[in-house]
Amino acid sequence: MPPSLPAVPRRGFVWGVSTSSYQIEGAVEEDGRGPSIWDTHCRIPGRVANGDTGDIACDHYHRYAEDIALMRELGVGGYRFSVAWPRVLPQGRGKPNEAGLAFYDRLIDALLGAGIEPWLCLYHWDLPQALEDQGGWTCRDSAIWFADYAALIGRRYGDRVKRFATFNEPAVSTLFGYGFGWNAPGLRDLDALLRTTHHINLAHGAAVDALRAAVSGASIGAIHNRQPCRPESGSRADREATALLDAYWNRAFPDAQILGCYPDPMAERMAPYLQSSDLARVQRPIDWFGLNHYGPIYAKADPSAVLGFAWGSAPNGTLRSEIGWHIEPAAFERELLAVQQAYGLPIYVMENGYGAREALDASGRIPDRKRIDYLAAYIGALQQAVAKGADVRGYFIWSLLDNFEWGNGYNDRFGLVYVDYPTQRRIRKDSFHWYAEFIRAQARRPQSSAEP
Ligand code: IFM
Repeated sequence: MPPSLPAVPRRGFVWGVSTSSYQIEGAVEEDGRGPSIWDTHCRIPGRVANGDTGDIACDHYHRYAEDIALMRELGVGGYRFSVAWPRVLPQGRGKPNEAGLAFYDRLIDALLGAGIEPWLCLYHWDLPQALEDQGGWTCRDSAIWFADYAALIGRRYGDRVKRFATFNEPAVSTLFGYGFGWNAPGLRDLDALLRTTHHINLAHGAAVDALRAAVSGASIGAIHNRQPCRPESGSRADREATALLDAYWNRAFPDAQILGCYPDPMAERMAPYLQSSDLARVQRPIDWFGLNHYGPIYAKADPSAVLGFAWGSAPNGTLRSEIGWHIEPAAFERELLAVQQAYGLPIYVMENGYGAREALDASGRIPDRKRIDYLAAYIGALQQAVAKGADVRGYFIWSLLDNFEWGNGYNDRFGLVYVDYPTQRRIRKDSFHWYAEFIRAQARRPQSSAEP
C-alpha cells in the first residue's frame, strides 16, 4: 500500500522533476558542441568512479521526446533542465552554434506541447573548456561572458520560456571544484575558491539584468543548497569548522545575491576580492528562491583543508539513504521556514530525492519502497512548513532519470525512471507510479476557501 498522500494547500502549486545537461544529454561531440570542464575532468584517471563519463549519459539529446512522454505520464507541471553552455557557445563566447540552439528549441517546444512548463537553468556546472583555458571563473571577466550567454538564451527562448535560474548549487560547484578538488576543474586552492565565489555572484547579478532586458515577464531565481551543518564531534575545532561550512554552503551565495552582504565568518575572507559597488551588482532583484535539500551534512576541523574544514560523518545510528545520506524530514521543514524568514521570497524546491544503488529484480521491476517513503516524508515536511507560513510554491524531484552522478559516475541512482545504460531502456520504478498517483490525487483535491 502506498503511504497516505500528504496535501499541499495551494492551488497552482507546481509539481515537477529536475535534471541537468551534462548528467543526461550525452552527444558531447555532436552538432558542434564544444568540450566542457566535465569532459576534461572525466578523462583524468581516478577522478570519476569506473572512469565513467557523460559522453552518452542517458542519450537524452536523441531521446528527449521519449523522456517528455514520461513526464507527461507523470503529470508534472514543470521540468527544470539546464542548457549546456558549450553546446550553444562552443568557445563560451563569440559565435553561437545554431545546431545546439536548435536542440533546446525542439526540447522547449515539445515540453510546451505536452503542457509542461520549462524551467531553464543557465549553469549546472558544465563551463566551456575554452573559457576555463582563459582562467574560467577565477577571471573577473567571467561575469561578462556569463551575462552575454544569458542574453543569448533570453533572446532565443524568452518568447516561450519565462522561468529562469542563473546557477544551480554554486556552493557545491565551487567548494567541490576549487576547494576539495573532487569536481571539475579539480583544484584545491583557497584563492581560486574565494575568487570564483565572488565572480559567480557577479555573474549572477549580471545575468539577472541581461535576462530582464531580453525577456518580458521573466521570473528569475537562483538555486541554492540549504542543509543544516552539524559538527562531527562536540570539540571546539569541529564546531568552528561547522560554522564556516554553514556560512559557505548555506549563505555565501544567497546572502550576497539577496541581502547584498557576505555572511560572517566568510565576510572577512571575501573582502580582498570586492571592488567598490560590487555588492550592488550582485544584489539584483529576483523573484524566487530555488532550494535544494537532501539531508543534514557534517563537518570536522582539518587544518590542511583550504577553509580548515573537511566533510564529516553523521553519527552511528543515523537514518540513511542507500548511498549513506542522512535522512531527517524535520530538518527540511526547518530549512524551508528559515529561508522564508531570511529572504522573504517565494520558494521553489528545485531538488529533493533519494539516491540508491539499484538493479532490476527478477521480474524486471525496481521496487524502490525506500525512495517512496523518503519522498512521502519530505513532502509531508514541506506541508508542515507551508502550514507554518512558508510560501512554498513548487516541488521538483531530483531526478526524472537515473543519470551521471558526477564523481560517483553511474553507481548512484536518483531517478524515478531506471535507465538501463547498455540499452538506454527506460523502466518506470515504483516511485514513478507513486508520484504520478500523488500528482493526480492533488489535482482531485477540492479547493478550500483558504486557498488563493
Ligand atoms: O546530481 C546532483 C545534482 O547535479 C546537484 N544536486 C545534488 C544531486 C545529487 O547528488
